[in-house]
Amino acid sequence: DAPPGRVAADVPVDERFMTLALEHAATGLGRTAPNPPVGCVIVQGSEVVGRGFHPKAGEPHAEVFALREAGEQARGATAYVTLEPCSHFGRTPPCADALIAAGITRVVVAALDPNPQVAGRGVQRLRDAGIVVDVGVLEAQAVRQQAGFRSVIARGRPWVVAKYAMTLDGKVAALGEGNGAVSGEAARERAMHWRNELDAIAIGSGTLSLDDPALTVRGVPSGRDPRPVVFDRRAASDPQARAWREGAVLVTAPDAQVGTLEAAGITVLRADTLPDALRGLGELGLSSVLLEGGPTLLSAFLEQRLVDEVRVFFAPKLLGAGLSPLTGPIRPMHEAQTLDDVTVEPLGPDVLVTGLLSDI
Ligand code: AOF
Ligand code: ZN
Repeated sequence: DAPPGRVAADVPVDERFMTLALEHAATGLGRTAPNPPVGCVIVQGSEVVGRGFHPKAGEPHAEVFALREAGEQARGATAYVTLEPCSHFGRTPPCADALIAAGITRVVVAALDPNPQVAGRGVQRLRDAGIVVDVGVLEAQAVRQQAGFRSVIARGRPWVVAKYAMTLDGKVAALGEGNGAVSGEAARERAMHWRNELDAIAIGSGTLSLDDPALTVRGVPSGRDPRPVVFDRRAASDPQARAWREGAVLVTAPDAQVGTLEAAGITVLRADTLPDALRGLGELGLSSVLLEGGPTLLSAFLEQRLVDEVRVFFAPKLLGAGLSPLTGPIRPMHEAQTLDDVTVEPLGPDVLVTGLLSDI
């Protein structure tokens, strides 16, 4: 990844600065929910004089930090913002007003804010004040970066990313004893970045008892751990498992006997169905979920069309007998769920394939 401040010289000017704004916004990924990650860059002439990102709900918005850095140099400058500047009093005052007061004369916006309290009013307010506003620069990237926020607003549930690593013969684990890692170091490092960038990490009770995964972020500078979410209908999981750390969520049946786990300060979410469970996670302020296994949970999500994005590592290994990533029913090829916007990337000896199952 190019560090903030470095972009290719041949991209048109607006895209170049919006790329920077998106990079700043990315610093907030995994930290801003239920708010979106947003970045802002202020440009005077061709010089960047201010930059900012939204660090956390309740703290100032991206524009405020960028305006603070720019100071007097904001007068007559252009602001690049990855989301339409807000027009409402929420936890913080309207950014549109702050941009107007600072003397900004042009605002370039990547994507409009779907929040019904804003939804075009931010742009209108800026235009009413005589500011030139251009909307839609790198919109697709911005929308993708804000997928969690947009998903909760549009569907009342978090954006769900399914992740696994499998051998070339389609096995995610060996059977019986001796279960080492499937993928290599570079793949694991990438997966750690995803954990850092998504709000929650979900597993099923089977994975909890088989692997007792830590579900933490290792080796990412300034990384923070996602909230663990364990799907366990019967609430029968080992209360000593590593997933039950501060902030953990138990998703269980309405009539399950929770006992010890509840006493341990874990958030208990009672839901009859997976869509209800996801709505509940959204209400807890979680905008995105990384689904890390195992086959039973992943299959249930897929069957109910609740997976929005898939990220799979293929490791150049052949295992023979082993565990499949999915346990779904046998069906004809024309019923396969097919990914859109597919990317393929070599990572050390492994290959990462990603794609979307939902529109954003
Ligand atoms: C912006 N810039 O950096 C962000 C925006 O409660 P508040 O005041 O934090 O407002 C939250 C809403 O503001 C959020 O739902 C979204 O509509 C917008 N987020 N807007 O101009 C920012 N994070
Ligand atoms: Zn704002």
